[in-house]
Amino acid sequence: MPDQRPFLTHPEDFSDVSRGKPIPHTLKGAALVSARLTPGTWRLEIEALEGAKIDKPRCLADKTALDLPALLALGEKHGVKFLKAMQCNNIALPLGQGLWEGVPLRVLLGATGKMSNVRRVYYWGFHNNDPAQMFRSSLAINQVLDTPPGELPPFVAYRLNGQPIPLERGGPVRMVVPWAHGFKSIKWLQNIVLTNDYHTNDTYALQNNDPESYLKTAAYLDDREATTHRAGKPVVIQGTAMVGWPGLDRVEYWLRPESGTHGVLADDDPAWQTAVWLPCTIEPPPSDWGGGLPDDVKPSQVWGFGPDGKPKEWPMRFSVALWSAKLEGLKPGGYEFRVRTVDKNGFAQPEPRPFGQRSGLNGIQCKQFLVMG
Ligand SMILES: Nc1nc2c(c(=O)[nH]1)N[C@H]1C(S)=C(S)[C@@H](COP(=O)(O)O)O[C@H]1N2
Ligand SMILES: [Mo]
Repeated sequence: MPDQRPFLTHPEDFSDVSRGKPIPHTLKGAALVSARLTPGTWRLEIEALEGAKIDKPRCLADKTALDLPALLALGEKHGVKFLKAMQCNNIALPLGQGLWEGVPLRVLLGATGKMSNVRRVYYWGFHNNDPAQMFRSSLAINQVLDTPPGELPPFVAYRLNGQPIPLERGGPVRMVVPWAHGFKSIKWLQNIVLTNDYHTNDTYALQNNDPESYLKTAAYLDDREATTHRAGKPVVIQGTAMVGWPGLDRVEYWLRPESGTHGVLADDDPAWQTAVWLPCTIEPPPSDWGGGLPDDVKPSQVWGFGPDGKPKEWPMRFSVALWSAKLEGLKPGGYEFRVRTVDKNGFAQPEPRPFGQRSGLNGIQCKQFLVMG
């Protein structure tokens, strides 16, 4: 049996990707209060600049900035719940998977009256205007206001796994952009600016990343270290698959004798053409979601689940799928194990966006192991 793996990551166990000097989540006491990063001091400003207009901006100066009770009250009525694996486009393995709750950004903008001449939404979190601290992101206005049926819009989140979002994960309030790599999901959110400017202002774009990169479907190994096994006993290899916007049809593996190149195989190596890919097993949905979701959350309230409490598709988009492969009857010797996803459009990893890092790492991973006689 593969090891039991938790469906949700404990907020403290996420891998952290945070800029800043000091990093906002290291602030304490008075510094935290003056940064407005406590539940009582947190405020969100919503303004229009560069030719865009809104009737009722929400500003600190005239005390109209949104506070946490007002956000939570909007959540009572318009709240959404969403399972998302946070993933950085520059780090293969997803950082952690959470149940995020919040209010669609569209709803917050609705509370600022009539808007005109808006083309983009810029937003950022706490920073002190020191360039080393700055981390900004943006969305086209249509991505905020229109949502394809069955999809979720970007939302302003205040809860993770049923609890207030801890400071380490960007609390009290964080943006969550369902389809996007992590850099769109701004932590310590405090400023939203509607603009007529059509350019992205994403800090990540300045660092040579695709500023619109959305989550890719790709499989990852839990452990890439070489291991040793005894002949006669099955070898179980497991890992996760990120389910990006194109969905996940299946996960498959290719096992071959070790070729003496330490698991390195050039993209144009002819061996890829004759590779035999066999199916991996994908773990089914937890039968009762006990231990999966927080106590007071019913699956039917979560995006992607039907009224019957069952996921509409499995594995779910924007979550990770857990896969395993049980290899039996292996003769003594060295082996190379590779794994890939095939998405719902029939593209096998690393297609259809094989160029990696700048738009999301998704290279095919290899694990080597030895079977001893
Ligand atoms: N304010 C702010 N938000 C941020 C970042 C940051 O440095 N500052 N990093 C982003 C990036 S690049 C990623 S991948 C995710 C990481 O989220 P996590 O630290 O909760 O895992 O947060 C995003 N939001
Ligand atoms: Mo990132």
